[in-house]
Amino acid sequence: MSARNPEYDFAWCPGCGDFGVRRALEWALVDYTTENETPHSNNVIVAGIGCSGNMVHLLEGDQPFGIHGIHGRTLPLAFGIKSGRPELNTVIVAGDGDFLSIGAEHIGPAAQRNIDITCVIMDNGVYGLTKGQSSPTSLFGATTTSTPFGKIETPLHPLKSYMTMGVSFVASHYSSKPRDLAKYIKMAMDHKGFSIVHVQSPCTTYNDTYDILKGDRKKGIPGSAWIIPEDHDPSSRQAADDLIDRPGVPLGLLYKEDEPTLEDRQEDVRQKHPGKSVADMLETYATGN
Ligand SMILES: Cc1ncc(C[n+]2csc(CCOP(=O)(O)OP(=O)(O)O)c2C)c(N)n1
Ligand code: SF4
Ligand SMILES: [Mg+2]
Repeated sequence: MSARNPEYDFAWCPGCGDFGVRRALEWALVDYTTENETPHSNNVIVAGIGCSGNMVHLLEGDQPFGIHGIHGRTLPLAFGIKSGRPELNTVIVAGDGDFLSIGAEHIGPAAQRNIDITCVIMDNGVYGLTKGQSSPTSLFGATTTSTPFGKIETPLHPLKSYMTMGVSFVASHYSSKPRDLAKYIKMAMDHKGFSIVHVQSPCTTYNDTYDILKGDRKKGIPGSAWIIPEDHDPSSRQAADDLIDRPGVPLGLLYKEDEPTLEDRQEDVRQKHPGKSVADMLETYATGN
């Protein structure tokens, strides 16, 4: 439910981190369209299935196009959209379950092709929509509805995985600072290539990590989120890896590499191997008599 879409029968729980991500995405879309002087309809939101994916129905303000597809397949859908309409600003919104569990196999190929799309991933360490099962990022030992005696798998480290797979833009943030988050989402939209903004977005119902992220002095909790130092060089893979190895949640741009996008590579092949004209093709069928 939203002011623009009051009939959509879904509402995030009070305090859900996805509210902050929504606000940040709305700001980033406005900045992007204003700066590029493009209509809002030049933006396409491709949503996964999950509380996070419901974002596509809940955005306020001028509306982008949106598609709410099937669980785990945001990347193939976005790839299709971008291949057919390369001029569209194509943005995925998905959860840790959708993107990193069932959808994980698509990340590597998208990175190797350097498809020019942006992914905003809302990581709450749980499957929220289906009532609190463990996800790839749930902590070892976490008690969830699917792991009543504690999770026995080692958690995935999304940022390390993105770097290993060759994603050309990797930022990390959390939902509690939407103004800052909007800046990185906009940067990711501007990046020519495959970009991921990985957002810690707490689930107040099944995995409330606000205290852990932000800290609570009264409870003696230090807070695990830390701002990436200003002198960090995001063009250095080694520097990004070093930051990712530090404990806690980095806030900011970790890595950005400018390399040819899939479209550039395809154009290069077209230039080197121009297709035959219709007349040439017909000529090959001529019998010569
Ligand atoms: C193919 C398929 N498998 C499983 C489901 C059930 N399902 C719907 S949402 C979801 C997980 C959602 O978790 P996440 O992507 O982290 O989103 P969140 O709700 O936490 O934002 C699952 C397993 C489905 N809809 N389709
Ligand atoms: S279940 Fe969790 S992720 Fe889903 S809306 Fe509620 S707080 Fe948000
Ligand atoms: Mg989730």
